[in-house]
Amino acid sequence: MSSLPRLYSFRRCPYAMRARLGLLFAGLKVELREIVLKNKPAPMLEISPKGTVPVLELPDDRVIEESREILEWALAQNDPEGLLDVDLQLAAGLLDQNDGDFKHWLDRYKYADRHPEMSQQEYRQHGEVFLKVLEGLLTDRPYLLGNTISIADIGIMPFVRQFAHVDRQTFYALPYPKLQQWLQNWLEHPVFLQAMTKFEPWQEGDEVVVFPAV
Ligand SMILES: N[C@@H](CCC(=O)N[C@@H](CS)C(=O)NCC(=O)O)C(=O)O
Repeated sequence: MSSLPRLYSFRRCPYAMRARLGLLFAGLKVELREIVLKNKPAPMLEISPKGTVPVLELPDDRVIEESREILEWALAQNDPEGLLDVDLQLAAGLLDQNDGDFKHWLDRYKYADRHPEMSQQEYRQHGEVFLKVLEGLLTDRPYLLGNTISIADIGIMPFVRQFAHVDRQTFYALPYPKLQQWLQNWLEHPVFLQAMTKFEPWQEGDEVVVFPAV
């Protein structure tokens, strides 16, 4: 393989967004292979049979197949903006809540028709428990853990975005003004916009696509 790490990614996946944000904030370049979830490429399944994105394949053949580990690996290589200069236990606790309960309720809120046990509104209200935690943190600071961006912000932002985009009108009418502003700032942030660059799905024989391109 080329000397760059290789990232299997899916543009709209919040876990993959988190990994791409981590790579960008670390200033690293990777070979990017955009995938289609319904047709995962064989080389990806060979190195990571569990079949989820993101997957990062390192030049020494190590494979990192959890988004949080990719994020941590990237920032451990290089962290010019100090995303790890926070209470890492606090950050881990927030990421656990995000990936645990919040993701659980987010999926049900998003696909309420597939989960008729509760109404969509009830699912949303369960998800809001975490939104309230985030709103509380943002009361006196612009980012979740302080005055600068941390690993918690980039690890959580893609999921709050997904929650908001289930029904933007409802989200922006909820009583979480700090969180709404935080999300809005992220949606306009140049690094987030770069993380959302569109790529054609990778096929065997394609030329190497380097991310970010510049
Ligand atoms: N715990 C994993 C979860 C990754 C995950 O579930 N990704 C979804 C896409 S957002 C996936 O690949 N699902 C497999 C599928 O839909 O076939 C991580 O943090 O990387």
